[in-house]
Amino acid sequence: MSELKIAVLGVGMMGADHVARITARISGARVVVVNDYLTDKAEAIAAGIPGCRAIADPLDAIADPEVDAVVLATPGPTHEKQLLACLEHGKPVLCEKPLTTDVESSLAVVKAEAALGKRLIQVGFMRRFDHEYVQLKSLLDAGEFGEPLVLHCVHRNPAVPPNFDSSMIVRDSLVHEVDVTRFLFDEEIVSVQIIRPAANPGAPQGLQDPQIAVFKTASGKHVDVEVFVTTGVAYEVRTELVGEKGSAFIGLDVGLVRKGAPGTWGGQITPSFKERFGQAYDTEFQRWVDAVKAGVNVDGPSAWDGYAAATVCEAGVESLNTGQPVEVKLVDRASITGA
Ligand code: ISE
Repeated sequence: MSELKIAVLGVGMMGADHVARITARISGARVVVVNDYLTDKAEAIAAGIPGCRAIADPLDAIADPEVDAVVLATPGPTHEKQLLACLEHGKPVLCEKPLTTDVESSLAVVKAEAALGKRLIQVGFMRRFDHEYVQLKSLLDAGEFGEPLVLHCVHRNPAVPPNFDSSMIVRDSLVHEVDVTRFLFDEEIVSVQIIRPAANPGAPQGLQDPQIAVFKTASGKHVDVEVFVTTGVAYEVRTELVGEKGSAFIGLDVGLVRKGAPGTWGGQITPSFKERFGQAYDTEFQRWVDAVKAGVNVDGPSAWDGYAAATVCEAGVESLNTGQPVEVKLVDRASITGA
């Protein structure tokens, strides 16, 4: 295969960014089909890319014979149907999180893929490809910190869209720390509690922001996360790992530090996740394209990772309402995937 021919479904903020990424920065792949429920938007994007067509129906886009692989950046509620169509057509798919929006449909997708006996789904938990997270993970795996004990995380957004409600802070934002915890510690989260501090007076009426999440992992490790999505400042994601033999910090935004106007010094913080995790998205896509072209199993986050994250988030939303720790109940993995 000379070039992987990709259909990108959903060309909102993230999908459009992925189209630009594949077109300008990813080698060995090009976008041949775009789809969006806003057909004008899809057509405008297709018109700017040589050899690219807009297809109005997402399932037709997946089935199109020219399409080798699919990127899903469509709204979460549409994912189950689209993922099942990708499996049916045997097409590798890189699916932006969430895998699906509820536990039952996520599990159905995991089972459908397992029945094929072949990995076709990768979930877009991009932080696993960020240089700093990768470095932290390799130090951890090399035993540099001894036994890891605690993870402190901060996840701040300057603002969120008007439709963002308190449960989306769990499902859409905190979900990244759910995946980071499972990635770094290689174990499942067994309970989650969401604490509701006094809400930001500047947040939209009724939005519980910030939230403090506490996870407990299977071996008893502690993780706490401050998620605060209406800071009005910039995009900040920090993680501190504390272990038996020391600790490490990532996400300090230490780029260029400038000394300027009388008595001041400082740098810049990225405005959003597109810039903060730009390198991670690029690496994620290049690795996925290379694996699909080589016909080897993709090694990024799997459908199981998507299902596990959905299950933790469901427990998180329950805890958001009750304030109590909620147990996370995963099905037995070996019974489905043989893993
Ligand atoms: C958004 O959907 C993301 O995935 C970002 O990474 C996250 O920081 C943000 O809070 C979400 O809304």
